[in-house]
Amino acid sequence: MAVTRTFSIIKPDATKRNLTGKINAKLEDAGLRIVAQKRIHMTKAQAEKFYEVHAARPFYGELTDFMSSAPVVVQVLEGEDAVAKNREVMGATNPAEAAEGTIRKEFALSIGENSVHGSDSEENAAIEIAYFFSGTEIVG
Ligand code: DAT
Ligand code: MG
Repeated sequence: MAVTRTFSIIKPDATKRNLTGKINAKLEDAGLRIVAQKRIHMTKAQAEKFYEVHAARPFYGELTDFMSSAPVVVQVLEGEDAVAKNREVMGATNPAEAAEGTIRKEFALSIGENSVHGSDSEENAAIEIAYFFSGTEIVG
């Protein structure tokens, strides 16, 4: 497997509880390198565009309200098979189903307030990285 990149967000429930460092430690311990990172406060419109794929889902309004409710930390992670590795360390969407030791098992509050986002494919990772970062902000 080659060294690749993925896109990650530390969500409002986690930034509000001061968990950025603990989450970053889990990412780094899993072998992922944080090659870009910034704290932003998404507008509702930005959150809607980012989660456009979920527009028809019943939780879309709640999700985009939540993601624009407080600051988030957006990140580019690099490592061997980064998309899959990050999904593994994140754990299942629903913290009740997340494996021991994963970020969501340890920190998530609910299926909605689940502490982290991670791209689900290399194709989406490239789209999501480009949505938040310019090339010069990523330093591998
Ligand atoms: P993931 O974030 O694990 O990729 P997803 O892409 O299916 O999960 O959904 C995106 C986000 O939407 C998820 O992190 C939290 C929210 N969400 C998903 N299913 C939900 C549900 N049944 N109720 C409330 N929020 C939900
Ligand atoms: Mg997803």
